[in-house]
Amino acid sequence: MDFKTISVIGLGYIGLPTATVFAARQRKVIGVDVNQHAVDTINQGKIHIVEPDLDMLVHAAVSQGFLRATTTPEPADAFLIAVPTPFKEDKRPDLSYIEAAAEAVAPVLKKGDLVVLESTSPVGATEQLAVWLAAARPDLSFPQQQGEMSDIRIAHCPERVLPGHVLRELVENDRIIGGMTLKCSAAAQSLYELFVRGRCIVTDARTAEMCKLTENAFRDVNIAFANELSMICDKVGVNVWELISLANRHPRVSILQPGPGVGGHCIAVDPWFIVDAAPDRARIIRTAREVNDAKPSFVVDRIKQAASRFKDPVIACFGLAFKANIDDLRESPAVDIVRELIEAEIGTVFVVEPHVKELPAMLGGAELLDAERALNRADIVVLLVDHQQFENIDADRLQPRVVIDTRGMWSTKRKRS
Ligand code: SAJ
Repeated sequence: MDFKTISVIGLGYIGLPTATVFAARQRKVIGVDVNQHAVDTINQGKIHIVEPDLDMLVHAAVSQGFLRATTTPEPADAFLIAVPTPFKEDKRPDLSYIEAAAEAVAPVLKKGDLVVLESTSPVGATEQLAVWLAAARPDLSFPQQQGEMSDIRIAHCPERVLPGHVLRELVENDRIIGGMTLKCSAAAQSLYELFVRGRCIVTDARTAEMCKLTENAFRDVNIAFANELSMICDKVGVNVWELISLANRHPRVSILQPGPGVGGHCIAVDPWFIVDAAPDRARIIRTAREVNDAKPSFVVDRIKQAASRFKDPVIACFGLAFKANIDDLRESPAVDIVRELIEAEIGTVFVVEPHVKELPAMLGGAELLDAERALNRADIVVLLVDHQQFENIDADRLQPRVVIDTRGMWSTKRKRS
């Protein structure tokens, strides 16, 4: 299949890099987003998110005329939907962004078009997308109606890139392609082969959906194991970082690292889609979520214990992002911990976060300081994120203070994996 024009719906952390790599292959790309600010920024050749090297690529794609952004979908040969799939209050998947994308795209669909769902989705979401599209376009046929003969081809191809390494992983990682029919899969495969150097492996849509959820649930369970170990080690007086590095010397053991909790908008969310689909059966997956979600409170308790030794404790929290070397504060356990400390009113709270210029409004009770000034004034230093900038802080500067290192960065015995 020849894809002359490709449209990407949702220009966030996944959609914008994906649109850009297609544009770099000299395809005409129409990016669509409901956020006017994002659209304007991109059309000026700039970016509204932080991802290494993306600014250069977007600038080149826009100035060479291969990438353009708009708020209203236009006709194209392929549509990639990369919108958020959060969960609702009760942790059930919220497909409203996919539904809105289907409604927006349906009017411009034509016979022969391919629609790919990239958003991480519960099992059955691709079929649901097809139902929404078919309801909006009774004049066209869809795979659930006409099988291989359908006018429109529909597939799921979940994104798998790691924030901070998106451009490399987009190209290098294997892709799982789950078409609603074999023709759907073949069309999606030829689309992704335009830029993917890894393998594009074909399966059905439900398996592709479950595969993505499984990848993130696997990581969540492994991190929960590490977090549980860290709490056990705290009780029995063992350095968990040394313990894990020693255990990992076994050829078939590979434990991830404990931390202050699991953040971000993927690993802390996606396993709930599996739990929702089979609540009685997904016991380990649910427990892992609960263990990881409970870790911030454990850290807060440790800080409160330390603070009780001071009259007017000054607490310096290093890091706010949901993980190292990024600026993304979404679902960050560090933010939860700082907020709980402020609410508990146990002392003065300073935050050191080199990746932000100001604190989010909800952390109004804390003050953003540079590392030097925070260290000068702190009684208790809490490492919440292992940003590179914190690695070389002099042990002598930490020495007289109470140090709570949730990432093991300053723990001399930690061996980085
Ligand atoms: N974390 C730990 N210990 C570890 C590893 C991570 O506490 O050993 C924490 C991080 O600090 C962070 C959270 O887990 O708070 C998630 O970080 P991450 O680096 O594990 O993952 P994400 O959310 O940035 O990206 C994940 C990736 N999934 C997998 O590695 C299986 C990525 O490939 C996916 O594309 C992405 O989710 C997604 O969009 O689904």
